[in-house]
Amino acid sequence: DIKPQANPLSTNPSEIASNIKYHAEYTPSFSPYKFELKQAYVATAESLRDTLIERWNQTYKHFSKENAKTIHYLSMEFLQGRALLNAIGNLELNDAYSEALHKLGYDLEAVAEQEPDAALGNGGLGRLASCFLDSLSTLNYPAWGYGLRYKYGLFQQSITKDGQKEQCEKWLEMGYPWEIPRNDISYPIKFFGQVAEGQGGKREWVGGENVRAFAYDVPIPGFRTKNTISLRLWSTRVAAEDFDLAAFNSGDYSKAGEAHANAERICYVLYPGDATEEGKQLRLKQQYTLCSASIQDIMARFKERSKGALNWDALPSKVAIQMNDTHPTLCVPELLRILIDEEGLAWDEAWKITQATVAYTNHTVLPEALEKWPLTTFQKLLPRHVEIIETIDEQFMSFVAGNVEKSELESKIASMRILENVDLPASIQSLLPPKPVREKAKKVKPVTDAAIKENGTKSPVKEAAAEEEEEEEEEVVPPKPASTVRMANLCVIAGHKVNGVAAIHSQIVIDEVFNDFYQLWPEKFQNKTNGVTPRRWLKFCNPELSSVITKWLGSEEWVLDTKQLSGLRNFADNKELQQEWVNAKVARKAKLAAYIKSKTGYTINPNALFDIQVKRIHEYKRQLLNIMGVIYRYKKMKEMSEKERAAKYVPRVVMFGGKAFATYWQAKRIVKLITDVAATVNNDPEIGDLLKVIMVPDYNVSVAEVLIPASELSQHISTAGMEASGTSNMKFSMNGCVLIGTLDGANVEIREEVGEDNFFLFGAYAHEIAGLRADRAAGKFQPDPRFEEVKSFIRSGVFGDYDYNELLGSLEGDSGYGRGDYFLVGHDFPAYIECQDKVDEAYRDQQRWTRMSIMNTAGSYTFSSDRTIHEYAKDIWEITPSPLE
Ligand code: 26R
Repeated sequence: DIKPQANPLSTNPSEIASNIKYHAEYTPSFSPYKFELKQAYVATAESLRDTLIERWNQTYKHFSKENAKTIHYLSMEFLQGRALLNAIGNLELNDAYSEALHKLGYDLEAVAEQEPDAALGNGGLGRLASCFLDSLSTLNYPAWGYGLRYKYGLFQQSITKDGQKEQCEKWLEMGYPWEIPRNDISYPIKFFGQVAEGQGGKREWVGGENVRAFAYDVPIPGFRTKNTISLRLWSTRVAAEDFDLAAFNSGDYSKAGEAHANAERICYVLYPGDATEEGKQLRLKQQYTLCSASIQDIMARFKERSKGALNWDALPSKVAIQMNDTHPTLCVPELLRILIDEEGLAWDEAWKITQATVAYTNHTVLPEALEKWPLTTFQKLLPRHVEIIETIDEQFMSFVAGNVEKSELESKIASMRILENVDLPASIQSLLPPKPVREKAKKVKPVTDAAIKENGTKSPVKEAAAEEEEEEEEEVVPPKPASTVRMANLCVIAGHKVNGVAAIHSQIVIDEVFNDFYQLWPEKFQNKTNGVTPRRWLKFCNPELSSVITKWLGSEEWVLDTKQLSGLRNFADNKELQQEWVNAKVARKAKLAAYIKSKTGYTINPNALFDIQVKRIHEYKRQLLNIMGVIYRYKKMKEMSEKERAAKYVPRVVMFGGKAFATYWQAKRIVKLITDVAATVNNDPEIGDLLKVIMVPDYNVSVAEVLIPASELSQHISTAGMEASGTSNMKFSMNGCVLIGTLDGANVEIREEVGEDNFFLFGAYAHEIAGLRADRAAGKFQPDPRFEEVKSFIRSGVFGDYDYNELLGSLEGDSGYGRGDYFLVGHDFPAYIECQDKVDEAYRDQQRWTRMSIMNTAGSYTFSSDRTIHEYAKDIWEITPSPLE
């Protein structure tokens, strides 16, 4: 008997209920005789969208009027997760919506669970981008997010007895009520073709394949503000005028459909396989689509706001562009191309504007993740951009020539120039020392790991010398390595700022990854330690703990000013707070236990220590170290009497979550090992509740929201120096979870804030890693017998008959599979299991543990993305808040 009636901006429960009904009837996307949970979700989302659209319009009208400098955050990934409770929470309409849905016979939480995650990302970098949007909106900064609208996003993971299985993600299948299609906003995107010389030497990019990128806006509400910004996602298709009607009418449907298939493929999936030439081309097309559409959009807005007094020199005073890793690097040559070829600017002016506008964030030091594209692929797909990159490259090299010692010039150029394995242009060649000297230098074979391996005990230096003599007679010309475009080098050269994402990482960027660049431009390099939004990651996902915090701090101000969380330190020993703190944790643990039961069938003891490691499965993140520690624990338990077992170990549930890239075989073997160990341990009656192992399927943002609040111990155990920052470590700490970890990424800063006594530290330090690997290669490593014991135990077949040789072989220096234990699992193993014993000891003393937990939340105050965003705004973007009203 609730009447459907449009009440777009109401905050009154009855009117909200009417508005939800109105959407169910008059903006339906399902049959009229159904109003079940799914439909209730869509109608509820639509009713909230009304409010968001109103705020969105006001916000951008306001920004436009103020003509304030705006940040444009370009990212190939956004991991938004669910939007419903986030929007309701940000608008502070929780009670109103609960009541409204109750009137309609529904429960808000159950309705919210109908929403699929917007999984347009794969890990930390994507989730960081989403936290940044939340903070930008909340802090009233003028901002846009720009990304791609992947039809299938990241795959869905299921866990079977064979390990991970991938299925297609179908987040768009029911329609996505949060997006607003902007059918009037689209831009042409060109691929292939040729560059022709036009009038007055003008370069013209002609021919090729044309698609259009259409805009879809997702509103991003801020907390306790009317400001609502937009995440603009591009989707590609062929405009109707380009449909090949003639081919279609003559029955050649595949020819008529080809252009469509080509265009739509671009936005099918995130990170399509790039092993083939087609795959590489598709990835580059995706990156160019994001960059070209976004740059055209940004420039159109700038023009519009210039109101007839167009002055491109003013662009950097109105526009900041942040490149989230190297994936959006193409916005550099694209901005230059449009400024020069279409707007008629001279090179120097266009270059100055571009440099002052763009900045680059580095998110990884893994060499295999530093993007390089074959020059041939690039040349085919983006011929005009290659010309532009060649010019940047040449100008950069002449800059280097003026700024380094002549003797170093060749090596500095080789390490820093954008193009790799490409002959030097004559202008640069002429600056190098005379030829014969260089020819000789070239022939000394570099002493690589491979060379050492091939040559066995022989001296590689002598070998190289011997070969050189031979060469003198035979004149063997080695095959030329492929020419590539090094995207990170282009980013560092073109960006006015370069930042890492945690203090230790930014130092590694300066000292190692980009050290030559740092010597040229020390002032470019900065640190911006990551952060996470305290709204989604504490207030909304952990209402129980949030109430306790608010009660003890005397207000809810901490949600916008997390510094206040540090005030909890004053009460860390207070018995009353401790009791309330434990109650909040217990409530979340019960929810997680129910979730695990429903997803895996396993029953877990809610009084056990909940120990969690969730992140992408990667060798450097060392899930293998974790599961080998579990195996050691299990084996020792089996060797003990029941009494001994109970005296030494506290009951523990070890949970894993995370996806392995579909073709990363070693990572998939780790998942398989975890599921095998789980099947054995969890069904061992002798062990019972003392140890359980759970692989939580399909880890994503909304699964994280269930896991993190219930966590007591979480693992951040990467090989030191390899995890740029980590962000889940911040979320766990914020939720009163104690961390076990190495001195890596943001762990370093977290430990400083929460205190050494409240962090379980183990393992080699970053500065020791290179030496340890060298020792290892030189055969100087003595494995701990306990580590050997675990490997033999796995090989003995206790966990099934799967052949683990390839996985375990990676830990060896010499087997056929050996990578010499590159990630130093063997080296850190003894320290790790000893540290885990200390965890058991600490957990036994529940009062001590609760204190540690409180100290973690208190010490997490600095890891809010609000703090991070304020730093970017001040030190890189030079933007200021512009609130509505
Ligand atoms: C294109 C391909 C090679 C590729 C490489 C790497 C695609 C995506 C990535 C993801 C990387 C860049 C990533 O997610 N890095 C993570 O960024 C987080 C946010 O800064 C860090 O916290 C985390 O340590 C880092 O691994």
